[in-house]
Amino acid sequence: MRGTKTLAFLTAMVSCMTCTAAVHADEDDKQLTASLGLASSDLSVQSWEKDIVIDEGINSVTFLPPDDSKGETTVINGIGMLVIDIKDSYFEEGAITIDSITVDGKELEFDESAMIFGANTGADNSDYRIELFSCFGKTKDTKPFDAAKVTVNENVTVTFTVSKPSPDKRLKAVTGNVVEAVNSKSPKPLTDYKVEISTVEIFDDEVTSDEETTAEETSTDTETTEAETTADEDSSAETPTDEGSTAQESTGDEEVFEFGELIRSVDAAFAPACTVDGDVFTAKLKRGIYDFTISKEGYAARVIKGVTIDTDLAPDALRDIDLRAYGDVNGNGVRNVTDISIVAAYVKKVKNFTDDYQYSVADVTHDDTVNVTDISAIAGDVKGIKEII
Ligand SMILES: [Ca+2]
Ligand SMILES: [Ca+2]
Repeated sequence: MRGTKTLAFLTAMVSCMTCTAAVHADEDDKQLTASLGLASSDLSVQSWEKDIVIDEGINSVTFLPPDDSKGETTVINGIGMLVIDIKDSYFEEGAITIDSITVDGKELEFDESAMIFGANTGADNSDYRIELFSCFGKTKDTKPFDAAKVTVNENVTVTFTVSKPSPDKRLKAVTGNVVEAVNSKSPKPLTDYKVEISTVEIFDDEVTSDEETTAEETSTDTETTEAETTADEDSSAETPTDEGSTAQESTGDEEVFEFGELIRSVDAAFAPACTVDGDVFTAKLKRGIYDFTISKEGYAARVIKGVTIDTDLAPDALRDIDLRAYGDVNGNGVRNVTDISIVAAYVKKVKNFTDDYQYSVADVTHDDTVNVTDISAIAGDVKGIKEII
């Protein structure tokens, strides 16, 4: 039994070391490769090409529609997808620029700012997607070009410039934005707010420092077993009481050496940095799960829990975050009788709030309860007697 465990441990050790070495070589001398995806609007015609080598500097890649049964190129009437997925990479914002797109040799006009750099590929990988257009992605709404009207007879060539990938590809620049009066005819961007980010979990796919942890655990275990000599490993093998602790160590080892799978942990020392520019905030985050708290004086703070940060660098959960001034319970940008009646209905137990956030907005006296005092405070503000602070 013990022999089997030791062998398993050693095998794991060896494979781990091999993998670690491979990772380092990969990072030092990384060759970038990409997949190219082109599909028609109705997705009936698709071509996916893999392992296209990408270099730093200017690249030109050609998307070819597939041949039909007669060996002729299939005509694409309207583009549904045009994407470049750079394998296992991460680039800072602005590190990739699209220089030109030509369709059958003719230049296509496009709005680069409407393209999505670092889009969600829909797969659990570390690929970096340049979404020139995707009917499944955000470009469906932002429209970098009128994709439905593009006909491809021969090919699409995209020329783009690549700067070096970010050295710490695990730290990603994630963006979000805040709005107010979402339930009015004209929602408006909200500025001068604060963002606090707390870490729930970090996804780590590297095995660095884990060996050290194992060593620490081992020494702690041997100390607690109070073995007589420093040659603890051999003596523990012979002592029946120590078998238990050995088994525990093995379990620990198995967890540690699951290379290639995501290791979920909490990195208490990691303090995410966040900057606010106008209505947009940008946070530097590792892959993981985070809670975001958005606050502004006079507004009820909103907590967005459990946002997964992975391949999508502008997750939907952080888009158009709706912040409401205290008392504006229905979020239309004004405090009026409608807000009073919503709060009154809640206090009279006639109708519940739609969500927890409405409760926070209704608690204008900030005492963690919503009652008649809040109703009269909102009424006082609406009547112009006393403004809510
Ligand atoms: Ca209102
Ligand atoms: Ca209250």
